[in-house]
Amino acid sequence: MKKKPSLLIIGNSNVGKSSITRLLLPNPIKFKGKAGKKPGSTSLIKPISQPNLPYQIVDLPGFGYMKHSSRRREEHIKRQIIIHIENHNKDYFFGLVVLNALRIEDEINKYFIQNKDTIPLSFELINFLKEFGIPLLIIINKIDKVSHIDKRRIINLFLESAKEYDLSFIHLDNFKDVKEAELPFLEFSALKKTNLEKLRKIINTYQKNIKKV
Ligand SMILES: Nc1nc2c(ncn2[C@@H]2O[C@H](COP(=O)(O)OP(=O)(O)O)[C@@H](O)[C@H]2O)c(=O)[nH]1
Ligand SMILES: [Mg+2]
Repeated sequence: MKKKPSLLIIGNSNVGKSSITRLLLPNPIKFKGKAGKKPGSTSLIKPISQPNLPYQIVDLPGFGYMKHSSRRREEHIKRQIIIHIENHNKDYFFGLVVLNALRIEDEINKYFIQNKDTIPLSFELINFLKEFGIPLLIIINKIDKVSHIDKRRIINLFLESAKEYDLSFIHLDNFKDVKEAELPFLEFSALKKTNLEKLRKIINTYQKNIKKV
């Protein structure tokens, strides 16, 4: 049997990767999530596949630091992710980089505004994935938790800071062509299902394109 193409869902712990996965599955009841599994163990990379889903989903941790793990462990996980993408980037027809809207300002303040020698790990991750030519969508999740005015401020800060790292983003609504230099982003809420139809649509578009190649 031919292996299904893979959808990458990548982001730090707790950003909403499992919640988004559940929204995409034809049979979410069967999916228990990966809660409790230790990142860095051999079960780190385990594709989720269902009969009525034309692709499989691979959920990976981001480059970020987690509350309860040591720096050494973090570095180990980061290395594993790098090796996985280096070896398997061809399997992926599309990647969702999931960010937590509530964490963006902190990360940019700490690693960009206050310290010009560091790089916010989200930008580092996006640039890393971009190098391999995996088409990407940046999902700014948990948007239900921020007010309209905060949302605008957070997204503006994100877009402006990204320029310093040679990244430019465009709202998915204005995104027309894969060959554009900009990467599309979408504000999202897995809880409220905000923009879920837009997400489904773009995944389907990429998944169909791969078939023609
Ligand atoms: N308010 C809100 N909570 C969310 C959203 N997405 C996920 N969560 C919650 O955030 C927590 C972590 O979500 P999960 O999907 O397990 O994140 P993961 O660690 O990236 O897989 C859970 O309690 C979810 O219910 C969202 O869009 N809005
Ligand atoms: Mg999870």
